[in-house]
Amino acid sequence: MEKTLVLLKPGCLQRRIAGEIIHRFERKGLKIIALKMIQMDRLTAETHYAEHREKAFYGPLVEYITSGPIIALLLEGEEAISIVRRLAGPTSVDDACPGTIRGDYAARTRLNIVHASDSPASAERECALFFRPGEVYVWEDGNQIWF
Ligand code: FUP
Repeated sequence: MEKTLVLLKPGCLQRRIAGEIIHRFERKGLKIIALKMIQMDRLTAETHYAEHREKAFYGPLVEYITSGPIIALLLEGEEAISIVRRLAGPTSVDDACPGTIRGDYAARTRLNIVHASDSPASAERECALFFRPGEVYVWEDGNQIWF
């Protein structure tokens, strides 16, 4: 089973679409194993987006992600990392097709509404950045396969 981090960026709460976005992950069959509302401080944002430090969009990206509360969640499932990336859609809104979260909800790449871990290594690093072990719930599904 894989675990992956999703962040519902500040626009989700501002636009009252957090529930709709979480619903998309749940209806796919992904299991929520941790969830909280936080406001990212600058240090956490800079750590999270360290790979983009030299990019032109880095400043505005950090500004946006720290501008208001976000919802962080850990999702678990087989192939969860790639499934969540496909549900989110490509980074650029020019490439994100309708049916994906970014394709349906984002008009600007800088405000592309969700973050999702892009590899097992980044999932592990990002899960640890946002959640302590005691905040993660390992709960059992019933015996039947529902998804
Ligand atoms: P992703 O993994 O899909 O979130 O994409 P990246 O790590 O490449 O980018 C992180 C964030 O930087 C994006 F969610 C939005 C922002 N970004 C821009 O604002 N402009 C760009 O050209 C690329 C990324």
